[in-house]
Amino acid sequence: MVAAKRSKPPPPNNPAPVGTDPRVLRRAHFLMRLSRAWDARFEAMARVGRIGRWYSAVGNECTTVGTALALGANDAISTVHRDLGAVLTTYLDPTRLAPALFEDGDATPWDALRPSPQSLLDQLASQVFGRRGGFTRGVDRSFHYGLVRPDWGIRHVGMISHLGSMIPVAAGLALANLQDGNDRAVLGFIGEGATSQGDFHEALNLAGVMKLPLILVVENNRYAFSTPLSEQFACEKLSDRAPGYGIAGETIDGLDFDAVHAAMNRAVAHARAGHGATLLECMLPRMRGHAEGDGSYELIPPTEREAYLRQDPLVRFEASLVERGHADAERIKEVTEIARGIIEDAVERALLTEEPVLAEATRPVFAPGEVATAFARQSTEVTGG
Ligand SMILES: Cc1ncc(C[n+]2csc(CCOP(=O)(O)OP(=O)(O)O)c2C)c(N)n1
Ligand SMILES: [Mg+2]
Repeated sequence: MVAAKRSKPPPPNNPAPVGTDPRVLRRAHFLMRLSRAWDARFEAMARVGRIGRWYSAVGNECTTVGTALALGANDAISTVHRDLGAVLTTYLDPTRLAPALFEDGDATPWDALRPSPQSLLDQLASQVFGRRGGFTRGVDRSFHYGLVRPDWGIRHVGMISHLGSMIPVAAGLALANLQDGNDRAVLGFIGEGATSQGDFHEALNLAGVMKLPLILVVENNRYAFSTPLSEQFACEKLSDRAPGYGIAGETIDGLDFDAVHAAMNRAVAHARAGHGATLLECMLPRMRGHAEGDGSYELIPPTEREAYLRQDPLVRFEASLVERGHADAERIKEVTEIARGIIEDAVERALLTEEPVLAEATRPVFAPGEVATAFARQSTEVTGG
């Protein structure tokens, strides 16, 4: 397989925002609170049996939002089960969703491309309830959805499996960019458990050899279901593996927004410049069990659990906002309340929507060939699911 070299000048992409830019911090704060509010609502529903299962992203917000905020229109993301923050960051224009929280000049050129944030949020809520209005129209009630709308600047390839299978998919997206000669980057997320699968090796080896514009973020929350790190790998840090593949690698504190965002900006610049892939290991606290109510959190020793619960990235981010004079207690309360209200309304509306139609919900789920072509060629082909 021979990839086209990046000979033609790359088309302009959105410049990566600067870490401590107040516009980025406002956006990050709202999106993290939105992600947390979503989890809180669905955790509550899982507890009373209104939904069958819920995989919380509590603790991952700083990493998912902090990395995704460094992307520009039409960079791609591939997600797994704790990446709601990255999905919200990619799909939504916060300045239209919560105008009271933003200032003139906060909107980016990408925001203007995106559709009504309310309609996308409604679709997302319908997806999680398995309703007809969701992206997969009821094929799935969970995270197995995607949204590829180049005309909106959104390229989200949804989850096939929780584990390593998504890594070669993300590498394939990066290869498509390379072959197309564009300067777009791909952000793929996985948990540390996925790094023990063969897919991790195959994809990162390919990324190294072909200098793919891939950023693989490992959300290391120290457990894969009930398997602790000591039984998962014997190297000190997962980023130690990067030199073996000839790619860049860093291990960072996934609770430190500035560190996450800066590392991601570096990785995106590296990818756009044709220097290849980066492995970014983000260290996270395990703040929830594998799925709500499956008993897996109780397998973690209580003192360890208590330490993780004290490391809430949102609490830390908000403290840093106050320290730097970007917010006060009142502002934090306002952002939290507005985010909660938006999620509450979206959930209530989704619960009133139509159930799936059998013929649609049982349709074949493979995307037609043109969709894959459209993905690389920036056509305006539409697909959901
Ligand atoms: C091949 C395979 N084995 C097992 C599972 C079941 N499973 C789903 S997620 C998961 C743990 C994933 O752990 P990690 O990658 O660390 O992500 P985390 O849930 O901690 O965010 C397991 C064992 C699976 N989906 N696929
Ligand atoms: Mg894990």
